[in-house]
Amino acid sequence: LCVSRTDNNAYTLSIPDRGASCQISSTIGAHLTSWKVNDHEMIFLSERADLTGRIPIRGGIPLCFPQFSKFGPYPQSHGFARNLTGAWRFERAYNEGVPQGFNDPCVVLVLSLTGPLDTPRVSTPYPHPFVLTMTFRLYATRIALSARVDNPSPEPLAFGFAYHPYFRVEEATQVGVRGLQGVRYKDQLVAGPEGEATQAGELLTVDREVDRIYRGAPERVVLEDLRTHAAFLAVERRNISDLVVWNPWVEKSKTMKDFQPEEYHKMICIEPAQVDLVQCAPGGSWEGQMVLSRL
Ligand code: TA6
Repeated sequence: LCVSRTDNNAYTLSIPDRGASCQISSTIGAHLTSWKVNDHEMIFLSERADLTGRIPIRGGIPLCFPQFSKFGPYPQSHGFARNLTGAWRFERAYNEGVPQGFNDPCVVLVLSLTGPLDTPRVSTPYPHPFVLTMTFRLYATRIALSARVDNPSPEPLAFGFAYHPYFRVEEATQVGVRGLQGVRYKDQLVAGPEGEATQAGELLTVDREVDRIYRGAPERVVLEDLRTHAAFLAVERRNISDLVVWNPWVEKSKTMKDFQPEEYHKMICIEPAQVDLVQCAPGGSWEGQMVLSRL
């Protein structure tokens, strides 16, 4: 079990004898860029991803804080946390479980971000004190991410938060998300009340641009291979109310300079999102978890 700092500005967590590993950028946004189970890469990273920190990394698991999309004080934005280079601090890294001989060893990495951040770092001022602590736990076949926000100030703190994972698939039209049947969603591609709908089918599949916010979805959904009907990935969340599913498809893909036009075939985003702002009391805290499991 180990945590190492690599020369490409990343922390690598690994459980070598289980072929499990993950990489988290040590300079940009506490951004996870790789998660392998039995040496199989689970996470999509665009061939054109910009890893300089100039713009968010296209792929991996962007952390959206202090808001998701347009649901907050900023214009359409996923917040500044994923854009920040050099502001995230290493807190600690350690092994868990091995000494007791558990059969489920775990490697832990903790990073933190403290605000308020001076304006040059963020395009729109967010003058509120906060501490965002990210805990990454790598197990043999799953990874657990926990975000804790502390409000050290005498004022209430309002924020949104989302994990925005890009999952790597062989062919996006051959997978489906199971677990959303009967759930209300907002179709982000349809303005106004027409965009409100309810998921009819058991499986949400991709054959056009999909950009939907499922409100109050079940805490666990799975990604299933339509050819074999076998689920191969579970996405679980705790204390995060919504789930977003996104695939840019043909036209939107062409507008993203850090994305190859054909790459929409190779990815699907399933995002635990606390879209409505958390109101964190003075001295209070909030914690939202995502657990990804290879099935
Ligand atoms: O995943 C949902 C979404 O809000 C989409 O509308 C799309 O904008 C996507 O996030 C990517 O956003 P980004 O700012 O990372 O390009």
